[in-house]
Amino acid sequence: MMFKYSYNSLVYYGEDFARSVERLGRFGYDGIELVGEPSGYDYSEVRRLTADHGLKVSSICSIFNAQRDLGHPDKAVRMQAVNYVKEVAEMAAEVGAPTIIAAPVANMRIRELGSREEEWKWAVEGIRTAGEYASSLGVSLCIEAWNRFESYMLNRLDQAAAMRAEVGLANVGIMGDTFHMNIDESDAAEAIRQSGDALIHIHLADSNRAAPGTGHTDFVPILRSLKEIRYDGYLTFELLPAAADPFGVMERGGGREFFDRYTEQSIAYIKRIEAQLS
Ligand code: LER
Ligand code: MN
Repeated sequence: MMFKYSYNSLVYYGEDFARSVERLGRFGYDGIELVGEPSGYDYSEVRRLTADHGLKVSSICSIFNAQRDLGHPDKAVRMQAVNYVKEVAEMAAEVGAPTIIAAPVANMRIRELGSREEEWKWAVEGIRTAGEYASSLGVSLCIEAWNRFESYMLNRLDQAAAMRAEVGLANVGIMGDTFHMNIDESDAAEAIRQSGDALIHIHLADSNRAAPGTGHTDFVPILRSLKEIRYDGYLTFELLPAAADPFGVMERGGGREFFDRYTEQSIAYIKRIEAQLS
């Protein structure tokens, strides 16, 4: 079994969609991960251009900001967040993406606003409501754990698995991101092994969030554990410039290496490791 590869177009900041898919086709990718901003896409164009370049939409990376917070004490904010995830699920169904990503609280919310227990319960309820809707569209939802500097609620895969168990839906799984795992897992490969079938998506980045091979993460045991659990989802590179405000860097014209250079380098580096695994 061979892994399928995709690249999160989040880092192709400001780029025309046609250029992004052309690049991914050229470097041998199987898919593209889209940014969860439904208004930013013309779905028929997405279907046409991905097909033209032999690509699938692997997944959709939802964006959770202060207005889209599933665990927020304010009911109106929670409802907005649930409606947002439902809209992303509709987008997935439109473009043929099997999976959408969800996180329980807004990105960079590093502490509770009210009671931790209540916020957890609301996040579970929100993911269940959105997950049921996604299921009716034939779409899976995976819960992503972020490192401690980006979220207080889920920092490791075992915590994401506990939340998934409470949600209790067959189409809801969990996902890892090796950038976050490098910070908060004691053993990334073991965390993957422990996740087993529940792991339905993964983001790959090196320790510096740049292309694999540019930092100090050892991808050999990570790929070996994915093989051991017979992981059949996409390996999606999610790379970002080295700043807490990566898009600010890109607005100032930085991060050009994340376009051609890292797109080419990432898949080549990980495929070399894959080929060495027996
Ligand atoms: C999203 O997949 C992620 O990993 C977070 O760091 C938010 O960008
Ligand atoms: Mn990620």
